[in-house]
Amino acid sequence: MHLLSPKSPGWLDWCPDPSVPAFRLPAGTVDTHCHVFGPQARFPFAPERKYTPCDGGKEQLFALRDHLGIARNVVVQATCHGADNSAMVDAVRAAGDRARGVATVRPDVEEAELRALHSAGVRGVRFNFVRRLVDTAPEDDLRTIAAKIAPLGWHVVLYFESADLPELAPFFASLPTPLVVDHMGRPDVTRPVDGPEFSRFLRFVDANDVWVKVTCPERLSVTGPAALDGQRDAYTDVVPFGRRVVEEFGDRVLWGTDWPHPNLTDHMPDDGLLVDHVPHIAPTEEQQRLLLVDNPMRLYWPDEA
Ligand code: 0GY
Repeated sequence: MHLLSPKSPGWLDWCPDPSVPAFRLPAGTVDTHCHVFGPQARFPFAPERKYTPCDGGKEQLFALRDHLGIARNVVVQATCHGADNSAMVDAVRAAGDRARGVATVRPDVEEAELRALHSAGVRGVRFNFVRRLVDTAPEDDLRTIAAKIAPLGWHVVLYFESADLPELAPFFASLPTPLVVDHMGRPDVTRPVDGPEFSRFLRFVDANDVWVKVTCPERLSVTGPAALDGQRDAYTDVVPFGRRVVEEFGDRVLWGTDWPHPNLTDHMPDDGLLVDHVPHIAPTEEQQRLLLVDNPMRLYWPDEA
């Protein structure tokens, strides 16, 4: 574990020695949520960004992939790079067929640019509604983008706070593409898993055939990385939420590391421990195969699925 004081200069340094997970990821596992940051000297951060991370480039990402036994990555454009997708595209291209990308684009994006992104491996765009990260684009702009990407067979990745779901849900439901939600819609895990908030999220997922990333226990947890005590079952308060989603929507759940873990100020997660979270939320081999291999392959590499 790497405990860092909030906002200390190294708070986003790549963890140099993630532990070896006790859980062995199945062959073909896809990390569907990770980012690259820079390196800044080659890929400057966007002027409109709301945070400035340290570099977290593709070489580090690929090293982590290999260390954890991950086969493929989906690199999601991070807000600190705005709509300049070059660092993400560079990483996806460098990985060959072992990576796909999710981009951020503006409503005036040209069809030729979308086609170029597609041939680089991009298969979706991200719409971000988290106010500490972005000034969210107007709905009309997002509708324009969705209409432009739909013919490519892409999906929209949605990042929002759970409190905002009631207001946003009708807009989400009206989008013409498949939908993927980040981090289980960011539930407040101090509330009951059977309570009205999470039930509302589950109903939204059910009604709209949404794909759900059961990611970021380290971001959602209040109890935190208890593995400091030598255990490997950290972030236990998030387990009931992940497990519920896996049980109800086993063929539409996705997993990922969220490396390099932007904006975590209380601790830098041990990615080995995040792998060990998987069997707690997906206890059976079949659930694990769907979550880690079959589902992401169907969404991102349908020709091989
Ligand atoms: C995440 C979470 C965060 C940041 C970003 O694009 C981003 O900057 O996604 C966050 O701060 O919650 O999914 O990586």
